[in-house]
Amino acid sequence: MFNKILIANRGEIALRIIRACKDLGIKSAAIYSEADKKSLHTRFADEAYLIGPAQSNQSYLNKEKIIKLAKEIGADAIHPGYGFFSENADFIKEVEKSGITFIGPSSDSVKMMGIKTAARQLMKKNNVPIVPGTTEPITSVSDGKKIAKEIGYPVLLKASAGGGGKGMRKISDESEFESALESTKREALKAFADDSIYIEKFIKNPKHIEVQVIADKLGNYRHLFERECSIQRRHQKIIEEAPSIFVDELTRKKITQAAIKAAKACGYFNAGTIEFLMDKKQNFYFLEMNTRLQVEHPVTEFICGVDLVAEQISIAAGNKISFQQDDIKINGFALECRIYAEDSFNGFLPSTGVIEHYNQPSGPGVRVDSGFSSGSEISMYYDPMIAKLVTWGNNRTEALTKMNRALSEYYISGLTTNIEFLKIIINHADFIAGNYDINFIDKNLSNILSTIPDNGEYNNEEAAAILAALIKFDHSSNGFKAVKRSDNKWGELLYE
Ligand code: MV4
Repeated sequence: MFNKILIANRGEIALRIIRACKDLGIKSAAIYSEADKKSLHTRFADEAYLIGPAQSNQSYLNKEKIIKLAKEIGADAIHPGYGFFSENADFIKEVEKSGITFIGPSSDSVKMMGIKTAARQLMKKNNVPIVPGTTEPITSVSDGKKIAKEIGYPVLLKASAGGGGKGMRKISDESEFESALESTKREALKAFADDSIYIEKFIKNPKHIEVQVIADKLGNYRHLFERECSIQRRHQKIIEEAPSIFVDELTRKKITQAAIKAAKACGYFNAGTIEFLMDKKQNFYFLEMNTRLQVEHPVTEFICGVDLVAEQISIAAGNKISFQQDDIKINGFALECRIYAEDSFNGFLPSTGVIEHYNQPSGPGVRVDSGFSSGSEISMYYDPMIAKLVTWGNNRTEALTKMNRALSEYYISGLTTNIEFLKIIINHADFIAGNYDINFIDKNLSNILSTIPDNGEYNNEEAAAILAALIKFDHSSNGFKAVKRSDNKWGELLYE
């Protein structure tokens, strides 16, 4: 096993990795930027090193400085978390060369899965169903038009070097083809320095279902069932679930086996995720592979009873996966709500600043992965996610009940969060009924934003009356309460 792991990340995922290190008896070394002096990962690691100013390029993305530091402090492995260097083949190559172990896949499999046409070719060859379309970049306008006609409109143009929704354009009719291809090429060249474009059939109103896999360096592969990730806005996931209520047992067998085939096809090791689109008939199509630990891994941990980060670390050290496939059964149901620092009811504007009060939910079936607490700063330099709230129940209804309870316990002040927005979604009739796909938020945005949350809290007048009554009594303790103001925004009322 490793002696010391450097965690090349921040926030909740850095803390998650620190916790796994402590559970395994491995020393943890954090890096932090000037903006993260009061973050929990900085405080909780065994060692913490100031790496540079807030700007990611000068801190969390400073390759030379991070690898040099890892050597100086005697770290024998680097865990990248998600984002930052997690899927950067050049970084992985440099770490590999330095003699330090990268806790993740080989740079070759990251590179392969980053080229979407190459990934599609590989999947096709290995009988993993792909979205109908090309597995080579198109070579000319006429070539593209011919293919699009064969596939049938609408089609999607996608950048070979893209992914995660970047470099994508829908075409409904041949008349739009030429100009759409030109602009997609231009954007792809600018964003990825590669203007190769391929074509896929446009799948209407699909669900986004992904399968968690894990593989060791000895050639053992396991899956940990699927996650349902359709509740998103602008490719930013908001709510994830495991398992998916849309997937029946037969489809589950097929999609998990397809995911194993996908991982084997690229000689993968580490934790990884195979993303699929699924239509109403439960036909599923390979979309892309994420060669990293994902944000939403806790829902899988809840239903499978596996510590994915501990497993990742153990595998990176050369050990065999600690469980057999048959050991993994779906136990109950888990839900994750991402807590973002944003004003959901005001154009989803990011909300930055120092967290004044922070009280997080707890109790049976509740897990909070947070990187911050009272006094932490949420800056404009990084992702706006403050925490992940995860609940577990015997079934979806129980997990939802617990999520409602947990969201109502949450208290964050000093900045605006999406907590009220999340409450509305999880109580939306169509969400509860399982009547949703990737377009749920866009489709329901106006009715979501006009829903006045009824969570038993008081409006200004009621709160004032209650406070007045309380003050008449001998009320000496300090406290605060979230109140609904007459302008329908949520405010904080302090009383002494
Ligand atoms: C698609 C699609 C429909 N048809 N491909 C968006 C992110 C990137 N990973 C692929 N994406 C999509 N590809 C075909 N052929 C719809 C999307 C899509 C989407 C997929 C998953 C989750 C959320 C999404 C939101 C918008 C579009």
